[in-house]
Amino acid sequence: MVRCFIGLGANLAQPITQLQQALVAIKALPNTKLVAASSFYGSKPMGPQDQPDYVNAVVAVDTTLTPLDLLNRLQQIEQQQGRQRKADRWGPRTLDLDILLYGQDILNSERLTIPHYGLSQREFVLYPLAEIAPELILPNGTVLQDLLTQVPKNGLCILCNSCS
Ligand code: A4P
Ligand code: MG
Repeated sequence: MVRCFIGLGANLAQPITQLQQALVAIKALPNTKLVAASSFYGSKPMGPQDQPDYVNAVVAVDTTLTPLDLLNRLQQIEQQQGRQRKADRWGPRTLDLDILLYGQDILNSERLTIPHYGLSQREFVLYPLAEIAPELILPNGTVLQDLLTQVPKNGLCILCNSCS
């Protein structure tokens, strides 16, 4: 079993519901066990600003799926939830599932870059990740807690009843 972390993001078509459905689908993946799920966070859009705020979360799974199998399965879930890939980068989406970490593996292939290329810069990845894996050390030796001191929250907040 390999401990993997998956980033979830949505900003269209009831994002909270999208993330809840994605959690159910991830739980149902073969040869995979959901270990932990972060809170849901509201976040300001990275990239074009003329799009709704995002809801983001991070989950930990233990899996025997290969990285490519896991990617294929996650892309299936995205498709099932109405994801349409558009040309515009960083544009709005019903559901985005990114493999953040696959154990301590470092991968650079045509279809996969692991750790995810944005991991170290994105507040909406780092803070949910730290919620479920506060002691995490990245494959390059970087201590997660050190990154948190360098990346401001930029309005990131845990969603609660009063803000949803
Ligand atoms: N790919 C390579 N590495 C990975 C990986 N580790 N995990 C490839 C998943 N996929 C990976 O992805 C394009 C291709 O990346 C895949 O086919 C896969 O082979 P995609 O999901 O089709 O495209 P994308 O997500 O639109 O592109 P990109 O550049 O990955 O977007 P990002 O970086 O995911 O950014 N603002 C907030 N607040 N919260 C967000 O979640 N998300 C984005 C999207 C923009 N702004 C955001 C958020
Ligand atoms: Mg993606």
